[in-house]
Amino acid sequence: MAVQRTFSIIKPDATRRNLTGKINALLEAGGLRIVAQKRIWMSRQQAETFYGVHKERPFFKSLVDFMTSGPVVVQVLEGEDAVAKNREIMGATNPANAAEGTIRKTFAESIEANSAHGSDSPENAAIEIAYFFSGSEIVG
Ligand code: IDP
Ligand code: MG
Repeated sequence: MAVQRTFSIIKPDATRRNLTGKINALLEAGGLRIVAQKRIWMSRQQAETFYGVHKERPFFKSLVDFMTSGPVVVQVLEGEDAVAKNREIMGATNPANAAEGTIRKTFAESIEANSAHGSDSPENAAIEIAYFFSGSEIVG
């Protein structure tokens, strides 16, 4: 498997509790390099577009409310098999089902406020990276 890039978000529940460094340490310990990173406050429209695939789900409005409730840290992560590797480091969506030592098991407050986002495929990673970063902001 070649070197790949994926898109990551440290979510508002985690920035509120000052966990950016602790989450970054888990990403780096897992072998991923943070090749771009910025702290932003997502607009409602940005969050709705980003999570557009979930717009028919019952939790969509609550998810958008949550993702716009405070600052987030958007990131590009690089490494061998980065998409799958980041999903492994994050753990399952519901922290109750996440493996020991994962970001979500360690830090998540709930299935919604679950501390981190990670792209689910290389194709979506490319779309999500381009949505938040220009090429010159990514330094590998
Ligand atoms: P993922 O983040 O593990 O890829 P998705 O199914 O893509 O999970 O869901 C996107 C985000 O929506 C989750 O990370 C979580 O914040 C929220 N979410 C997912 N399922 C639920 C739910 O059943 N209730 C509330 N929020 C949910
Ligand atoms: Mg997802």
